[in-house]
Formats: sequence, C-alpha cells, structure tokens
Amino acid sequence: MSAAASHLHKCTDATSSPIKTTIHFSITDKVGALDECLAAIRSMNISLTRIESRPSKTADWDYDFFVDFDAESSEQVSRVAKSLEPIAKQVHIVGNGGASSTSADLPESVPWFPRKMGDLDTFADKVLEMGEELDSDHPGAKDAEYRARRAEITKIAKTYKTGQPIPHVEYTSLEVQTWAAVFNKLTGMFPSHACREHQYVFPLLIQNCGYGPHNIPQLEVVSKFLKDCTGFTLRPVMGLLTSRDFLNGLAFRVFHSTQYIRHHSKPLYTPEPDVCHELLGHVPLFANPDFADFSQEIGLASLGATDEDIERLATIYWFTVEFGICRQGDEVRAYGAGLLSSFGELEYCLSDKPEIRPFEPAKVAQQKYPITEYQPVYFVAESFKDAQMRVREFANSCNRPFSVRYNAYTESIEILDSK
Ligand code: HBI
Ligand code: NLE
Ligand code: FE
Repeated sequence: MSAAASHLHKCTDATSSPIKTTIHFSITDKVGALDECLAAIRSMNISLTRIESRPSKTADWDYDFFVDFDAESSEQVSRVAKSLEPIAKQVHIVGNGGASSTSADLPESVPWFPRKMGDLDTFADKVLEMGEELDSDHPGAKDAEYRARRAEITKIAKTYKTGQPIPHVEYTSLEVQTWAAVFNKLTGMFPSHACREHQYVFPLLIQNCGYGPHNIPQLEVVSKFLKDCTGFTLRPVMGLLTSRDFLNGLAFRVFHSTQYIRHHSKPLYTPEPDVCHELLGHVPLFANPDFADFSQEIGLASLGATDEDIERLATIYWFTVEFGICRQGDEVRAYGAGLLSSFGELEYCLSDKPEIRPFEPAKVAQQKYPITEYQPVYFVAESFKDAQMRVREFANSCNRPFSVRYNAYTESIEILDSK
C-alpha cells in the first residue's frame, strides 16, 4: 500500500486517547465565583488547556466560561461536571466524554468540535504520520535533503496561529523547476478538461497572485485573494489531518493547505497533497461563490458528527471536492482538485474508461474507492448549486441532535438546539 493509501485510511478511523473536552458553564457576577469553579477542577489534578469568557447568552450580567482539558476517561468528565453543578449554572459538556445528563443543549456524547476560528489552532500538531515522517515508499523518503527541507517548511504550520499572516517561503530553484513542470503540463490541458469556473478564475490568479511557470505563489497572497472573492482563507498545515479536523475547518471557510512541494523526481504524480495540488487544483474553485458555499456545507455537517457520519461526509468530499466532475452544456468537465492537479487522471476521467454516475449523496456516501490509483467511478454534478442543495438534504439526514450556523461576524459557530 502506498503512503497515501495508508494515511487516507487512517484519516477515517483515527482515534486519540485523551478525550478532548470543553466544559461550558455560566456564573453570576460575584467575587470568587470563577475561582471556586476552577478550584473544583484543579482538585482533580486536571490540567486546563484553555479558558475563555464571554457575556452570557442566557441571563443578563452572567458570564459564560469555556474550559478545555484533555480528560482521561468519560467518568472523569462526568466527575468534573458533577463537581461544577452546585456552584455554576448551566453546565454543558462538548466532547467525546460527554456521557452526561447535565448536557441539555448538546445531549449524549457529541464529539468535540471547534466553536470559533481560533479553536483551529488545536489541530496543528495532530497530523497523520506522513506530515513529518515520510513513509518509506514515498519518492522523497530516502532523500535526506528533501526531508530536511520539508521539515523547515512545515515548521511554519506547526507554530501558525489564527489571524497571523502566513509566513513567506523562499522556494529554491529546484522547487520552482518542479512547479514549472507541473504548471506547464496542466495549463495545457485546462482549456479542454477543466470546468468553466476553474478556467474563469485562473487568469485572475495569474494577474493577482503571481501564478506562472517561474514562481510558486505564496499562500498569504492567495489567501487574501480568496478572502476577497468568497471569504475563504488558507491556513498552513503540516500534512494530512484527520477527516474530522480537516472537514471541521471548512465550516469556518478555512482550507488547510500544505506549503511544501512534491519530490522533484516525480513532478506529475504525488501520493499526497502538496502546494501544486492545493494551488492548481483547489484554490481556483474556492474563488467561486457557489463552490465555497458547497464546501462549507460539508464542513458544517461535520461539526460534532458521529464517526460514521464523518466517514460518509469524507466520502462525499472525496467524490466532489477531490474527484468531482460536472456537466457543462453537452460536455463533462473536471472540478475535483485531485483531477485538476494530476496530469494522468485528468485525461483519464473524461475518457470512456471510467464509469459515470449521477451525484446522489446518499449513494455516493456508500461508495468504496481506491486511493492510489485512478478512480473506477466518478459522480457527475449538474451544478455546484444543485450539489449543495443535495448535500444539505443529506446533512439533515445525518445522526446529529442539533444543527449549527456559522456567524461570520464573530467567526464562530452557533448551535441551534433542535433541528
Ligand atoms: N488533510 N491536510 C489535508 N488535506 C486534505 O486534502 C485532506 C486531509 N485530511 C483528510 C482528507 N483530505 C480527505 O481525504 C477526507 O478524508 C476529508
Ligand atoms: N494525485 C494528486 C496529484 O498528483 O496532484 C494529488 C492528490 C492528493 C489527494
Ligand atoms: Fe486535496
């Protein structure tokens, strides 16, 4: 199995041992009230990873507190909740350990999810192995210089915090050569193979973002451009995130983007995302308003979703954002980034070899797929708007006891109690 295969598999079944938990409670404005609550937690020898306060949403002059910690067990979570109940109001738990009757707005066990943009900072070092250590069958695995260079670039993502500009990378001439090989091959094919939306934006990226054969565009420049177009922004990432974390980012219109480039020995194929895949495949589509809405829709559905639903949403993501094709007049064109950044598969996907089926999320979600070879089946969307509507319907059928809304003013998620 190649590197990508093993890692993308891990994306769907990754489990981490400490239970990431947020406890949310309100207190009345009186001296020492918060101290009392924190003392209760401290007495259990729990180390807090975040504490935040806001004016209360429910009662005037109360304060809402959000306290994060890594729990050892769901019993520990319940103990913390129980200890707060007599001294705080409205104790709610968000996290896998939330086996608690106290959680009125988010009942039962809801997997942890980011509530505001800054929460995405907690994803940074949770990348699946290949992010730092390349698997042995990766073309760059035995090239010490390549590995050192990648480590240098991923350091940016490791320390990046929400709101900062994405640091500039001075690419070497070898890296620019690799980019040029990919860029020249692909731009020759876009006019006949890429969807209209991709072709429409591409010249703007050349004019505004430094796209061209002799320059690898900077994520910061591209992120600003996308922000102006659709509100999407880029965030540097060290490598593959779990499906859950990666999809959760889309709820905030944030796309996690690698910043390093594939190994120079294989410019036309890589088993994993790299800066060519992100910039040539994904970025043009995120500049399209309908596509941006569509992507965010998948992201919103992933917040607090069950592991099974995450797997289904990741499959839908796979057959749309990565490997989607769409009807365009009498023709079919590619809009999936995995196609638009892969010379061989871009040709193949529009040939008569693969099987083509209509995009119906409930069916797509069940489809098995290979990861290291060309897809045997593609699903054809009628339009991004149509695909978004279908995904929204599908999301409503997901097993989640609440619904969510993104508030763009506060860059945070609002939870709507009943759907
Ligand atoms: N992580 N950084 C990163 N980039 C991706 O494109 C990506 C990921 N993790 C999972 C993933 N893609 C998909 O295959 C789905 O599981 C969501
Ligand atoms: N195979 C693609 C490419 O070579 O650009 C990358 C796919 C990443 C999921
Ligand atoms: Fe991708």
